[in-house]
Amino acid sequence: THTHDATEGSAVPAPRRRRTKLGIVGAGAVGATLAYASLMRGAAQTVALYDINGAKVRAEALDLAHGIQFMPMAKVEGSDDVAVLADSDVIVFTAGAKQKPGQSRLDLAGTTIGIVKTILPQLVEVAPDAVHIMVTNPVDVVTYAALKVSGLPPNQLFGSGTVLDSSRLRFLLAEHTGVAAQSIHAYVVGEHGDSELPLWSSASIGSVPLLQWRDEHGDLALDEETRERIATDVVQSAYRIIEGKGATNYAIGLAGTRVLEAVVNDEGRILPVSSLLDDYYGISDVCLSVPAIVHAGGVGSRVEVPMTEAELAGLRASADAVRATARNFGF
Ligand code: 6V0
Repeated sequence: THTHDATEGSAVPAPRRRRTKLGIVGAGAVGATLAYASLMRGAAQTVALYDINGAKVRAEALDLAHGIQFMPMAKVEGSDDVAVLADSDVIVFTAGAKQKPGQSRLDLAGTTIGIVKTILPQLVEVAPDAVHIMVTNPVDVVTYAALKVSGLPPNQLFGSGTVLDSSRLRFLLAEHTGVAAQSIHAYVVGEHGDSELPLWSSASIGSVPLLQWRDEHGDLALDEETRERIATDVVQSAYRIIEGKGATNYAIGLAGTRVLEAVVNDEGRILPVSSLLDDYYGISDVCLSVPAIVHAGGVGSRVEVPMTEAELAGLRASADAVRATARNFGF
């Protein structure tokens, strides 16, 4: 077919706009929802899904493709051949085993790292320039393992880390204060898991330091007890959702989309992603979430957020926990 302009009879080639291709490994609850969120937001013009389960990945792709009429322009592909991901600009990795009720994220590591070892070299072969975003748990150890087996530079591969946990924190703070989550700046850092911690001392609501925020009676709204309850709630919320519905998918689908949009749009957005640290407050050789600048090249500078001694100690303990697990799996 030809494109016609106003001049009768003359066919002009359609202007070529750069199309962004998003590749997704794993078309399970997380991968399919991430595809849906990215399509809805118009984050990419081609979304390619790869999964070892051919019937499932083709069905997910077809179901998504049937909705294209109602979304920004896009194309959806699904296959059990990794070649479907060829020349992706960004690849989000969600393949893995599901977290079962009561099972910790670290318990999953063995199976998952085997999958990473098999697939990563293939991804690098079909899409050598892609920026990789790891979502599969335990995401910090998976990110470290993926860096080692792929040989990719540490800016080009990182994990979604505590972006989701931070949005859970902001949700809880919003509920507690009555202020929109969008007006609250607060990061959860460290392991995406049990040893993570919120950085209370640098958090703010509007431009008011969070620790000084007062309720309608003039009392400090976030005393130590409240902060501890909220921090525990952030860690527990994933377990509660998994108990109720077997997986978490909507919020991680959106959080993952936010991260990949920062890459494809070269936004320079600060997000608490899990990346290989090199002397971040003396912490090195571990993938851990700290606020970092995310742009077209992947992850850029890690932001040295001012921390209290206790926060820094918590971050160091979290680094030790992740490192210990990584070592258990030979990394
Ligand atoms: P799921 O629904 O079981 O989907 C996993 C998919 O991976 C399935 O469709 C499998 O067929 C596929 N798969 C397995 N092995 C391979 C392989 N070798 N090659 C290709 N595909 C394969 O799991 P779900 O989607 O619920 O979760 C996926 C991962 O995301 C898990 O590790 C979760 O723990 C993790 N999450 C991480 C979050 C984060 O914030 N980092 C949040 C939620 C879930």
